[in-house]
Amino acid sequence: MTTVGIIGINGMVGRNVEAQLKKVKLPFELKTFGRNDEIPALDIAVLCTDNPVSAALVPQLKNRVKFMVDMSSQFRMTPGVPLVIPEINAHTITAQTQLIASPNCTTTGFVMSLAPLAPYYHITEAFFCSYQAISGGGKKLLDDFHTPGSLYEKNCVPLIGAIQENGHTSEELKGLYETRKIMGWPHIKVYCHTVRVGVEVSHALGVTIKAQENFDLQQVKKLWNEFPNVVYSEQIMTPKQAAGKEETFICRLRLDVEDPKVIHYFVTEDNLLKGAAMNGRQIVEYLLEHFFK
Ligand code: 2RA
Repeated sequence: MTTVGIIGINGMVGRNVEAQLKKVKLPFELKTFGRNDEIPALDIAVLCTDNPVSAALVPQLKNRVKFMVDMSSQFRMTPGVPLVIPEINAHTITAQTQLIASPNCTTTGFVMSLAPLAPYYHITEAFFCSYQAISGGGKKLLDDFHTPGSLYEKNCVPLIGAIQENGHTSEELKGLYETRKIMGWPHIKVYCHTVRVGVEVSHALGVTIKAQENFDLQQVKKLWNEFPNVVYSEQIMTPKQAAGKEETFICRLRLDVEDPKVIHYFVTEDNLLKGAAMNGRQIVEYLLEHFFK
């Protein structure tokens, strides 16, 4: 029987991944481990650990685990490590792949809106401003949010991750570099501004994209609705409505006032599901389906 282990079962991501893996219909045996437990040989290990722990574990597990799925950001930009959203680029996983990274939750919502358009539009530039949920910052930030006088109470805070030497935050740079890697578009320009808002679950983004072609709004909506786990809604969709759902929701599509090669829209997705645990589950499902049948 194929064995799948979750490492880091006591954290928020670990518990959410466990709940997701219990929904998988394919046969496998699920094992769970704390981050300091001794890990036996496994077919698939899902690392629900922070960057330093993942950095230490991956080299240790290489000879004992066939496929490792890392939920942290430690290896996302490492050359040769596929950064996978199964609906978009599962084909980047091969039988020789040892480590697969699951992307940033905000980048995920963004690229889920770009990928359906790729067959018809050559997107050259994109801008987003994010409205990110507190749960994206983990249990520590949720506890802070629930403490009276929290900075996040009835507020929006334009700082997620650490400010880098160039003035951008690590979260904003993930929006640029992870998008290029997932989409396989090394030259796309992505301008990001990331903001934390006092919402517990579901990230949202206001997006503007520019293509080489004129946009046809009806075709764009059709492409979104035909893509797995993407829904275009004529009604307003808010983070509250996206919470607990598997789909990435898009609304408010409109053509730019002056440039028909530019569109604007709003995206929201459950950051704990498609932005994390559900994407991890989908990668495991892909591995079970393609390499263990
Ligand atoms: C956040 N995107 O929301 C991050 C989570 N990894 O803080």
